[in-house]
Amino acid sequence: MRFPIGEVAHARVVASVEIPELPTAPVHDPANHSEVVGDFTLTPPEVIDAVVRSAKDAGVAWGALTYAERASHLAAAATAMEHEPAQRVRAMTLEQGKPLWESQLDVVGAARLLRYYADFAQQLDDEQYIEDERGVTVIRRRPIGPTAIIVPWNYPVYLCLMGMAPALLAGNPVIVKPSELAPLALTAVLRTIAEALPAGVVNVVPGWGAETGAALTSHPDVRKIVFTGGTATGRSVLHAAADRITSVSLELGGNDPAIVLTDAAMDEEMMRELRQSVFTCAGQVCFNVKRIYVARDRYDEFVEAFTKAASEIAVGPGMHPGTTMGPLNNAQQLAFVSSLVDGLAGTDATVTVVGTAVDPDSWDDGYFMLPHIVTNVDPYEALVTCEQFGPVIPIIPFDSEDQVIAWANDTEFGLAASVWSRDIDAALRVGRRIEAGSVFVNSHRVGSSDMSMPFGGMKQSGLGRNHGIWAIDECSELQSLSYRPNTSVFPGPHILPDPSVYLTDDERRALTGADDG
Ligand code: TXE
Repeated sequence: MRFPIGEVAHARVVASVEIPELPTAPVHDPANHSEVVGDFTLTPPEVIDAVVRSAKDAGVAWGALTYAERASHLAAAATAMEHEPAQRVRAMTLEQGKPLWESQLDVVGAARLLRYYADFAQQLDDEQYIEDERGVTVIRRRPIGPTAIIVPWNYPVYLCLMGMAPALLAGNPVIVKPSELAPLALTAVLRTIAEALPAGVVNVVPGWGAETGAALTSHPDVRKIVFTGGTATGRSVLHAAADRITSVSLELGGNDPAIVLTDAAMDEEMMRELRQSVFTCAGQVCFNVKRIYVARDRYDEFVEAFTKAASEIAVGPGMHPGTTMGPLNNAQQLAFVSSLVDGLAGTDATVTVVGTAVDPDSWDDGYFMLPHIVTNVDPYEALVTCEQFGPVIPIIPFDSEDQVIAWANDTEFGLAASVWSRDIDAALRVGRRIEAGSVFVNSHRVGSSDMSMPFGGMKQSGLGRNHGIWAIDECSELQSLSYRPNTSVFPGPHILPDPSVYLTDDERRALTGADDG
């Protein structure tokens, strides 16, 4: 299905420099991979260079504004973004695969995020002061400089704005590299934002990650990289940043455990919530639940109730009104998740395939997969220990809190986790012992981490924190500017301080062996 409006179907460079005619590559519909739904420009290194330099120039005036002044620009951009989002929501579903309601969550949630940061400026002081008998020190956040925002394909608009909105409020110009797998809706949204802000402050350079992304991360004028994506790519971004000591924030993958304690509600509401936690975006969210551990005495009951809830899922094209879960986004992801299921053959694991196919005749053309529930699986099977990023969920019984906490923490990931219980003491006791940046009790879904809460991963799930003031600090440099009314506030001669100011005579003699005589 092609777009009726050409603008949304093209991800072109957005910048205030003159752009030559550039080659393009197609974007395919994951529900029908022979269908081209748009295209994106392949931005070459020389254009990236020109865009970054122009962003740097635009950043001088942008960075000199107060928080309140920048906030009023962001508020105007949020208003522009909220206007008629339907085309972008459609674009998102056609390129990403997820159902329309989920694309709406992505696009509309991102506008709320921009509005949140526009309002957040009221909580920020442009300067703080420390005063003592020696004088005054002014503490100020300075912009860090041109900021590269590298975006994945699962929640492109929200994840971009999560890094970009605080970067802008902090006074930085941004250069966004959308994913080649979902660049259309994001570029359309960013064009709207760019037009609402001073020229050159928001820029977009579409292209392949390994080329365009790498040209951006190694550019000498890029002072900050905000990367969201896989751990392997995050590692190469860190390597690129090391050459120039560029500041990096990483939001990488996760293998989030859900721990269901013996007194969990296990009612329909909880099952609906957990179903959402597992199968949102066909399992392709960094902090989806990726493994479920259940107290052994409630295991059978849980498996039955969860299987029933998952059976209600209808898998099909995101544009179909009956679809509740779309296809996977790309062939590689489908092949990887399928290989994990194939790897269970010959083990004791039981794989139960549930849900229904919407329009099954079209399945051969898309990256569709029904929900898979895996029981009786070894706790160290690959499906359990890696980030599957798909609609296949292992459910494992546990016998004690110590055992389940050990399993939950025995991973290089540490993004989020959840505990399901009606006993708040037990839930908090377990939650406090889990090595994850966010722990939720009785929820674990997109939206569980509010914009006012710090969000980010421990261990190989990332570096730095998003949301609230923490994200502002990630893209600011703290500067202290000390004013002394006169030099006499420092004790002793200026060049060679009198040692007696710092040491007693005995101490000095002990250190130097000097004899006062
Ligand atoms: O993402 P990549 P991939 C996880 C998930 C998935 C795995 C790989 O497990 O299976 O990552 O996904 C750009 N320099 N997540 O390979 O490669 C690329 O163009 C600079 C978790 O599709 O990490 C895209 O814009 N940039 C995740 C972005 O990096 C480079 C969401 C992310 O792509 C680059 C998605 C390079 N050398 C996948 N190479 C989450 N945290 O939500 C690629 N890119």
